[in-house]
Amino acid sequence: MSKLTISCGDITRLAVDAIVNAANCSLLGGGGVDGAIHKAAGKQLFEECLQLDGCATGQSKATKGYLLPAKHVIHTVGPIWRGGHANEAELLASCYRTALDIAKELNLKTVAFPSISTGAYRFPKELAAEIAVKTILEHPFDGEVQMCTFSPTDKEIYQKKLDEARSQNN
Ligand code: AR6
Repeated sequence: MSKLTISCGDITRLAVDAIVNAANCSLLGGGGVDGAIHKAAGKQLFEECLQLDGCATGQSKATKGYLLPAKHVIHTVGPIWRGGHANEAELLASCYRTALDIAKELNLKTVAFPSISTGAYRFPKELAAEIAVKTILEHPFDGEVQMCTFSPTDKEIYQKKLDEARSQNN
């Protein structure tokens, strides 16, 4: 239960084995954290993404990190929030699960996630945090996972969900 920590800051600055990107199905970049990652990684990231043929919602694909301090980028496509009756919760859990499946396959030890789907895709933050924490803690990946939030308020939300999960398991 100690593998997950919550931090706050710019995920593109983290020197971890992989950062996760909150991408869209094209995998060809966009705004938010996706834009920041492509900008920091450089043109070669876009060129590798062009070869990937997109990605379905809830699935993940890995590339190199290029100019980033992170060695790899695991691109995952979160669900757009449509009110909660379009399988959004399961699809969001699948993002965390499939990204960690890849991290395990690649034998990585340190992975950082942004708060997938909670920006442009409008997923409610409390529910997103609950799903992220639960899915990460349940996953057999045995390295260190960091939730890299982008605001102190988001950090508090994720920390509260992590504390609740830990107290339920004690
Ligand atoms: N480091 C960490 N977190 C960040 C950073 C950063 N540098 N920048 C933003 N965030 P979003 P989504 C946070 O919109 O909701 C893109 O256009 C942000 O505050 O980036 O999954 C893609 O191409 C928020 O909490 O991703 C897709 O089209 C979180 O990252 C679409 O947006 C996610 O916000 C995906 O939407």
